[in-house]
Amino acid sequence: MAEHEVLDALVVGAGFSGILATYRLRELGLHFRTIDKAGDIGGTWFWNTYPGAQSDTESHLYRFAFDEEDLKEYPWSHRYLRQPEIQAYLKHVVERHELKPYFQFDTELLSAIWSDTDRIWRIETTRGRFVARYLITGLGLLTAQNLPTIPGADRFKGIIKHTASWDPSLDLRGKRVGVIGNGSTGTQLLTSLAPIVSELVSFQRNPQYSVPAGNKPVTPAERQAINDDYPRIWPKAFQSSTAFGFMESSRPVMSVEPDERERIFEDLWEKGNGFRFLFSEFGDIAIDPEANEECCKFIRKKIRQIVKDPVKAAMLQPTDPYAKRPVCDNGYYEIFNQDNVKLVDLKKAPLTEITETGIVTGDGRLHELDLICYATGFDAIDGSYTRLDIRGVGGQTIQEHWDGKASSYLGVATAGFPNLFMIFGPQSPFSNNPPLIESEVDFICKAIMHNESRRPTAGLPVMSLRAESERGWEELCYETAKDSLFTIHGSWITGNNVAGKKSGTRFFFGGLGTWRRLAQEEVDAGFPSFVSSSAAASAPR
Ligand code: NA7
Repeated sequence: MAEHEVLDALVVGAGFSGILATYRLRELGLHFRTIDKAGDIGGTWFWNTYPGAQSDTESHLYRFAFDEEDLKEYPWSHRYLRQPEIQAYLKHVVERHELKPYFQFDTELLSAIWSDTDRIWRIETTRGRFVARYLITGLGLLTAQNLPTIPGADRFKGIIKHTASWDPSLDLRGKRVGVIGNGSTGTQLLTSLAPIVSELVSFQRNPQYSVPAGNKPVTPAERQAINDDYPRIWPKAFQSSTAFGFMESSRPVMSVEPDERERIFEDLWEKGNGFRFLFSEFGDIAIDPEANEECCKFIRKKIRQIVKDPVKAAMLQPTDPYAKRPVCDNGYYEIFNQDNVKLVDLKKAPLTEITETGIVTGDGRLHELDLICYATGFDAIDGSYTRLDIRGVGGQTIQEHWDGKASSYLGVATAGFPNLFMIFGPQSPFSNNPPLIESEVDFICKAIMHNESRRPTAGLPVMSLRAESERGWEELCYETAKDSLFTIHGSWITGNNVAGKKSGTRFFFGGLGTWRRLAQEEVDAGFPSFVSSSAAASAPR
């Protein structure tokens, strides 16, 4: 058997999660390494280099809160960050804190198998084997690509790309481009390509509600005001539900007179940002169908006002509830006023086949293309885990344990997988990612410190989540999600976007603030949701 490296911990992922875990584990004094399949820092922001890739969180909240000095000094120019800026920021954090030596790139996790005998993880990667007492996964939420199966794709003489494996050197000026999918990714891509390609075809299965992002330059005075306000901004974000920089409203839509309602929606549209639109002024858009429909009517009206061609405008107006992860755009509906932008309704004319020269739809039309983009999303959340070979106690695979219904405790641990800590695992809060990641990494490090504190008497300590704790969290997740229109109508958030995937409660909808309170109670009580045991002091070997 080939040599393996012995570690206290292996961290998987070099995005926000893995970088923060690396920073914190160094503080704990553990011997560890952080691996990533990618060739560099970035995680999601390493892979998603398609034109228009942008965060929908305002720049000042799409970063680590822990480094106060850096928060005030690191530059950004606009209300939102584009992919290159986010990747540059993450590289900067790694450099600033001298974390680079801990990373090993081009290293894909192949399997992680818990040894019942030695009570350690035996890990195989594309670049070597490890044994580690702790396995800490920052695999990302949206990693495993959801690829459509269209007959004939291998015949296509042009280029086919999923947005998450984009080639940034592609020059698309003057090309004929087809985009399948119009979620957050598809709308960003379409909006960016419309001005530069000769022909753009949006293959749309279901139309999207989209709200302007409201992107604009940030003036020095605005930046100074944010810097001065940071001592209030972060506590508010950590206490709120979604951590997007506002406290969520509880006001019902129908409690407000129609004229006033219209004025509020208009203000929200002007201000920009889909999360603000959904949660900041009204508290029931995501749970009450009548409230939701009021909001939908407003957005449909906007679409009709923006899109001049009535046929296109009709195709772009959704009729189902506004209950997906909100899309934020930089002029998405507007692009359909351009002559070079076509819209194909896949409900009427489904994708039939790909030929050497393009895509054929159900109406017999051949759409001739140079590039086909799959903006078809991801096997999200648990999909990042179930494509891997992870086996816990008794050799049980994570697929067997979850049986299609991914669950966890607090989003960070799952029963039968001792000393495995997931960052942003299934049933984590539905929230802006960086503050959530900071919260979860903080909890995980406290759990590890608690475990390590038993070391003098317990040899090599092991923490295993109690099955009943996982069931309890699952029930709470179900309770917080059962009235949500997000759950009822489904998307990648529930797993409905992937053929054959079971629909389930894959987020905790109780809010980040509540999550933090419950996590703190667990810490204060000495981690009662876990069973502590120990391995022989000689392991790992
Ligand atoms: P999404 O939000 O899952 O959107 C995927 C899009 O692709 C959506 O419009 C789908 O249509 C469409 N799709 C998926 N499969 C097919 C097939 N087979 N044929 C035609 N159309 C298809 O993924 P995104 O990447 O846009 O966004 C994911 C998250 O990443 C986003 O929420 C942000 O958090 C970042 P449908 O609506 O299902 O009819």
